[in-house]
Order: sequence, then C-alpha cells, then structure tokens
Amino acid sequence: MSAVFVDKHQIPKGKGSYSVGCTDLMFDFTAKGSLLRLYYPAQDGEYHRTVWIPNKEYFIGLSNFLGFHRILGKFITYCFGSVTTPANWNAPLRTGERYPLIIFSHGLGAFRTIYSAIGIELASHGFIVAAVEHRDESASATFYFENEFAVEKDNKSWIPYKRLHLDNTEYPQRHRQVLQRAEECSKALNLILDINKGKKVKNVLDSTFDLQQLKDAIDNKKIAVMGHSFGGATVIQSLSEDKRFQCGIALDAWMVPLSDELYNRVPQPLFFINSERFQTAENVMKMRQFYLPDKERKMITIKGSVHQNFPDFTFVTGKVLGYIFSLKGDIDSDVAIDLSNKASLAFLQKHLDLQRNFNQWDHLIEGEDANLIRDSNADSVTYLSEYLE
Ligand code: 8U6
Repeated sequence: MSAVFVDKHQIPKGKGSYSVGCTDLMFDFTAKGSLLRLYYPAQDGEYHRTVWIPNKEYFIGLSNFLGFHRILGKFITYCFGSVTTPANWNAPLRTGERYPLIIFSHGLGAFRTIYSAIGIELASHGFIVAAVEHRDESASATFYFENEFAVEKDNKSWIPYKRLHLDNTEYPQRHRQVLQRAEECSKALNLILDINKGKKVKNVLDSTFDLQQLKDAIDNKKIAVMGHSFGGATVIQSLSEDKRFQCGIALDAWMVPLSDELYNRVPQPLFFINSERFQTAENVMKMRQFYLPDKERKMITIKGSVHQNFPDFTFVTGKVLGYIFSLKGDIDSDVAIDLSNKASLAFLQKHLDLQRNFNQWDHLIEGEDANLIRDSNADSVTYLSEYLE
C-alpha cells in the first residue's frame, strides 16, 4: 500500500553539478545547544540515501499538530516512515573549495528534515545548508538530552508542539518564540563557524561523518539566512540581530510574530517568495514596511501555489491527498519549487557576490515567468473581496 502512495512520488534530486551529502549535528546535548541537519556538496560515490523523517516522535507530533486521530497518525507513519530523500547519508565532504553557508529555519509544526528539496538543491549548487530545529515549542517535535548518561543510553528528552490557548493573545507568545528562533539561528552559525575555524566538536549524535572535514570548508563572508512561514519571520528577525547574515530569503513569510519596530533595523537585502493562496493584504502590508529607500527588497508570487508548496510533503502525496490537505496547489510541485530555488540562487549570487552562473535566473527575481506574479496578488485581491462583502 505504501508503495502505491509513495514510491511514485519522490522528493526531487538536486539539479546542480555536485553530489549532495547529508548528516545530522547536535552540539551540545542540552536544550540550549544546537540541533541541525546539514546538506553539503559531497564526493561522488555509492552511499545510502537519507532517511527523511528519522524518529516516530516526529510523526506523532505532526499528527497532534494537525489534530489527527491516533489512527490517522499511525497511517501517516506507515505511509511515510520509510521515505528517503536523495542525499547521501554521511558521504564525505567534497574538498577543494570554500562554500557559502545558508542557515534555514522551518515553519510552525514543521522540523529540520522536511525542507530537503530546498536543502538538496542548494547543496547541489555548492552551498552548505544548515537546517536548524527550533526548541521554542513551535516544532511538531524535537529533542535534547538531560545529561551525559542520557546521551550514552540514547534516552532522548522530547519537546512537543505547544498549542496556543484561544484565551491567550497570539502576538506576545509568537514574538517570544521568534526571538528564541533568531537566537538559535545565530547559535547554529556560531557552532559551524567554530568548526570551520578548527575547533574540535564532538557530535552528540553518533555519526560517521567526521566534522573535521568542515575545517576551512566555509567561506565565512558569504552567509545567508532562509526560512519558510514562521521561519520567514525568523529570517527577518535574524537579519536585524545578526549582521553576519549578508542577506535573507523569506519563503511565504508569516509576519505576525514580528515587532512593528523592526522595519528600519534590517539593512541587508531581503527577498520575499510568496505562494498565491496563503498571503493576505495585512501580511503583505507588513512585508512592505521593510521597503525603505536604498534597501534592496524583492517580492515574487508563484502562481497556483499554496503555503505548503515549500516543505517536502507536497512531493510525496498524490493529487487527491495533496488537494485534500492543501499540500498541493494547481501548479505542479516540481515546477513550483524549481522557480523558488532558481530565484533564490540568482538572489544569493547577487548579494553574496558569488562567481557562478546563477545570474541566468535573474529574470525570476523580477517575477518574469509565465508562472510568476511580480510582487504580490494579495493586496488587490483581498481589498476586492472585502469590498464585495
Ligand atoms: C497533511 C508545516 C499534512 C502532513 C507539515 C500536512 C502537513 C504536514 C504533513 C507540518 C507543518 N508539508 N509547517 C497530511 N496550518 C501529512 C499528511 O507537514 C508544513 C508541513 C508540510 S507550515 C504550516 C503552518 C501552519 C499550518 C499548516 C502548515 O509552516 O507549512 C495551520 C492551521 O496553522
């Protein structure tokens, strides 16, 4: 049965020239440390594919986040528990080049492993991508270890998703979370740059990937931050707090968590890539606050796309389930992520000053494609619907 549902639908391979490797890194073991999934240019060779969602707790968490009945939770574990993603698990790093670095932040109810189509594509074009897992109770699930003994015994402490109560106002809690998320992005960056400088870090997760390979592997002047939804808000918060991030890409950003005072604290270039269905006039208005004279801002909208066109589930379901759960829009999922990834690569080349051929996609940054809308559809569309009410 899982073969019928899943095997025909795969997470796309990287289209760049590099093989892609993948590993998980945790340091230190506490909840204040970092947990991230790394996608990187790898040496060619035969390796095992990467297990997409590596623990049952993530499925239980997803099922709770989505409000599914226990039985449906069991069903999605059954369907997706053995799915792999086309990255070579623990493959050795490709040497001979310093790579630009991207810190990636996930959405609400998501976690570090479900943006692999983006991580793999960028790594295949020569980026190291670190997808952090946030401990702000916005992930469907995440874990840490209480102490060294728990590490030894692989006795994980799980942090579940925290549902907000309806009697609470949303903003203060989401704002507190976005501050923690930005701090976690900076902490992950510290960790990776420490390893890049030669600091000996022992991965808390038992791994055959030798972290020493990352020494001098990163071009520490070429660092960007990228994220989806709540992670899009995290991008903007991170840019304001940590000027080591040279630019940011916000995928269908959800702007509610951000303070109204942030708008003039983001000097770095910022690219908004939006879905057609998710955005509202109010949300896009908050994006427009960041448009100030002399600041580089770009916005495009992918026609026929939905919010969940950016995470991986859009690739592993068929049309029917995809439509029912809003995992797919009218646009083909591969076409949508290609546009997002190519526009991202073009933007990154410009603002990280890369000498590559990603400028072949410069027109996408301007929204010039049959499947793109320049800027946004949301301002006018929502005003019209309000007018009709
Ligand atoms: C449906 C996010 C599924 C599924 C995700 C729907 C989602 C899913 C797995 C979880 C969180 N892709 N974060 C059926 N909604 C498996 C079977 O996994 C993305 C995915 C994906 S998110 C997001 C945030 C909020 C909501 C939906 C998605 O940022 O894209 C509400 C009501 O808040």
